[in-house]
Amino acid sequence: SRTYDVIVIGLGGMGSAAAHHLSARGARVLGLEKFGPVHNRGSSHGGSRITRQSYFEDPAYVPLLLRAYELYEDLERGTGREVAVLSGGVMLGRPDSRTVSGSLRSARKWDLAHEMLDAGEIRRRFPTLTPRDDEVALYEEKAGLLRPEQTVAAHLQLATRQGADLRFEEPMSRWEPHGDGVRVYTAEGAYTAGQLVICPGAWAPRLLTDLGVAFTIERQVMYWFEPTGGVGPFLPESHPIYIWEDAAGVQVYGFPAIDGPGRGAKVAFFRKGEVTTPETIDRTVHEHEVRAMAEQVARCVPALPGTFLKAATCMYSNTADEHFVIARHPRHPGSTTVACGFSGHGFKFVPVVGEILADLALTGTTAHPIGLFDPARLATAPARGART
Ligand code: PYC
Repeated sequence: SRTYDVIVIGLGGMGSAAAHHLSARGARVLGLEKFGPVHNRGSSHGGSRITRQSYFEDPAYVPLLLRAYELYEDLERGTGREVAVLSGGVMLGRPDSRTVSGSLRSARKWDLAHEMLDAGEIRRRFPTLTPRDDEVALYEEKAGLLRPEQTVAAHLQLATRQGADLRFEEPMSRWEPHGDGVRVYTAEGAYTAGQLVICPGAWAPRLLTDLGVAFTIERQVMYWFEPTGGVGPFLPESHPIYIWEDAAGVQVYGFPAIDGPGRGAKVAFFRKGEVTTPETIDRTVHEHEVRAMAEQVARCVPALPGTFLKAATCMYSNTADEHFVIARHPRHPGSTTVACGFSGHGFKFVPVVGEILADLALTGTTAHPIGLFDPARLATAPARGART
């Protein structure tokens, strides 16, 4: 069998970043991916993903975000690709909503630049947005979006340039401990390595059966609409990304029109999907779903649902508490590292997760604060069900 220092399973967002950071440090890397490069079957596609720093989910994410932002710039410099579009962003809802109060908590704790806008100021600054009088926003200039396909392509490009052996359309069939390391089998043969890094995305329930963590795979739909009157007011020079929580706790998120006239602007529900699996996911987007999206967004961005253009599906991999799992595998701590359960909010962390995985695989530890992502906290919890 062929021998490497590290084998990376899955070359989507997290795995491609791991392959880059490992090979940049001189490791002999094999990457195995079930699909082709930059595919649309998992969770790293759809043209845009939000990035932001005043993180409503938990202030513990902020140091990782600050590092991720530095790495977006490295990635752009190293490849000439546009990875990040920092259009600014608003976290919008009632002052006591999780979206607003959690964002403010992180901004204050880490002294992040932000402005609080009342409803009148939101309407004045961003005329496409029509908040109710009791809604406010935390505005963050550094928020914006990542282009997921460009991000994955950039990491693959750098990894290849650094000598990584990246193999596509070659799924792992199984792996086993082998001496102090691992042996991995595919239809093409067997490979051995000292270390294994598993980035399974929505395939976590199948690939990580002995991790002791339950995952719920959730079907998500992304929608593109051409606004009434065209994309002019939606261009990223003047239009922010937004996460908007209504009084019932339903969150909608959306983007500026990054692809120009006729290509629309993207909007989606944050969660609110059905439980699925990668094998059985319904990739058809139904008329009633488009109608529900258009009705919800008509209340807050009334010009957006002009003409429906297209929709696409992807998957969230949810843990019980919606925090990530990034750790040495508790059953194979000497040889195996896992990154999974990104719960619908992971993509913005892709480059820093790659750096952490390289730390863990090559040194057994990391200076990054990853205590929140220890799988031991989830050992007995059932996975969080999708809300409907
Ligand atoms: O991580 O910011 C995010 C996000 C918003 C909607 C889905 N993910």
